[in-house]
Amino acid sequence: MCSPGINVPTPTGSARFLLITGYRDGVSTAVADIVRRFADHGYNVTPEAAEQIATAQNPEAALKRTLDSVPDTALVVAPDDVTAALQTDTPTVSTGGSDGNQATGDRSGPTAAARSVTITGDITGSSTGTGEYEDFVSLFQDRYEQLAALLRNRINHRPLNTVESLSGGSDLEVIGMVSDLRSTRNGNWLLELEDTTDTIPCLISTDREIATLVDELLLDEVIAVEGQLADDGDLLFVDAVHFPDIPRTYEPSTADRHVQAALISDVHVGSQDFMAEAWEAFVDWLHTPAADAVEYLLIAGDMVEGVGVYPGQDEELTIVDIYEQYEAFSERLKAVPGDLEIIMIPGNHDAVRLAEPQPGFDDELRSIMSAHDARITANPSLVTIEGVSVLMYHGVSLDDLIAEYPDTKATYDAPEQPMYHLLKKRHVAPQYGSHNRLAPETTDQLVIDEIPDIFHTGHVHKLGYGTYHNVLAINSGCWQAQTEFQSSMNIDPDAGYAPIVDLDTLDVTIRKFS
Ligand code: D5M
Ligand code: FE
Ligand code: ZN
Repeated sequence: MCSPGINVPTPTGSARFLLITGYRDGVSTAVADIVRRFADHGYNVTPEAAEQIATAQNPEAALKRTLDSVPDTALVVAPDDVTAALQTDTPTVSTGGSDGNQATGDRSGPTAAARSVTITGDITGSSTGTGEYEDFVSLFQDRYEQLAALLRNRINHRPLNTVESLSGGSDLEVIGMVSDLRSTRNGNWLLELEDTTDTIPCLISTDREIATLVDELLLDEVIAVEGQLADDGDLLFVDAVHFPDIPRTYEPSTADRHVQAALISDVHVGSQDFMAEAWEAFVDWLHTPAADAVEYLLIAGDMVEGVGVYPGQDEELTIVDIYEQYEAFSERLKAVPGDLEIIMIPGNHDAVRLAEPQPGFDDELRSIMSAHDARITANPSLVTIEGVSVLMYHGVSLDDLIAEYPDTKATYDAPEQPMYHLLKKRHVAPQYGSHNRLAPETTDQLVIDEIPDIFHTGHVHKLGYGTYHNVLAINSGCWQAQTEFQSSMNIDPDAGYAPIVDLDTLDVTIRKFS
């Protein structure tokens, strides 16, 4: 129906894959994850055998099959055990009719076997932080290093502990993390930047055009500034501010055949406001020839309503047990055609830790949701489908941006706007504190180190999309009608919509099912 008409050249390319990479990890993280998963079941595994599973077409299925076939008495799982387990000829993605236990598949589109699917790892199971103060120091140092690296090709950074050797009036370029921002008595802005060596106060005069950027600055984000040192050398007068950003000339990749992905989020099964009829209409549509090209379903968190998420939430639940909520959600997934690849990440209502990055669901929840063989990965994750990379992030930090920014720069009615700012800052959760909780990992996995072709979020229950420097940003609405809380806050959710993206053109069609 509506389409922003983004036309990008179709790249020539070799075979396309579905590829999931949690941030900054590849096969080695996947191997570590597999070693841990075997240990959970009482087995040791050789690194070779773990790698064999990590690089299998469907590592999750390969792991399951190996675990099922190794004898209980085995102490070490070796490559031969994996080979033997994988030789048994079981399909990894269910196709064909419904037998009550399998996902349904009655469409005429290509079968799952026509698609090449690879997962190279996600952060699930490789959380490193111990929660000590030092972990936060290490997390923020890593954030600085990663984002400063993106700014260094534009800025000639001088380490802050060398600034005092400069004479007053010198030109200066620095890269720093925003550690303080306040207005002065004269109505100007005093910004404090910090690098790994020292801090520097920077003055942004309100009569300069760059003062309009002050609204956009968040504590803990990394920026660069250019300016002149004051005569006494202890203040930087700012002339220009730079963000890590995405180059304007970025050219997204596209699929080399006509194939579509449905991007949704916030299903909230278990809530009295879950819109069962709209969901059923969506799933029915997926079974029709009109949806033949829809081969991927991406779900950006909040599968279920959860329990104890907000005070008083229990009064609005139809299913009070968290496991039963996932069972009911799994039933909903089963109705989705079996030849669709489903990829999902958790949100703040899901039963994983709240602090980001959130690992994918644990084994118990995975087994409850196993009927459709969905791929489960961390929040956030970079998922590559048909050569198109999709950054999936649930979106809790959007609440923070909308709260901090003036309405001209971010509102709930246009959720793509704060998404653009996250892309510009190259970080999915720049500000530590408020709504967002950060896990004290030793590296910052929330940095947007690789530019995605599509940025997919949810959480705010509003539909919105557009492009920022050619990256398609989509916030995907929800499947939950207005809750009492939302009604009290005058939040009017966009419920029952499915944005469908043509992966070969990145055009968007919005389908309404409510
Ligand atoms: O979030 C849905 C949206 O509504 C998101 O913008 C947060 C906001 N929300 C919903 N309920 C509350 C309460 N009780 N307090 C604060 N903010 C709220 P979701 O993650 O689906 O709840
Ligand atoms: Fe939600
Ligand atoms: Zn949410």
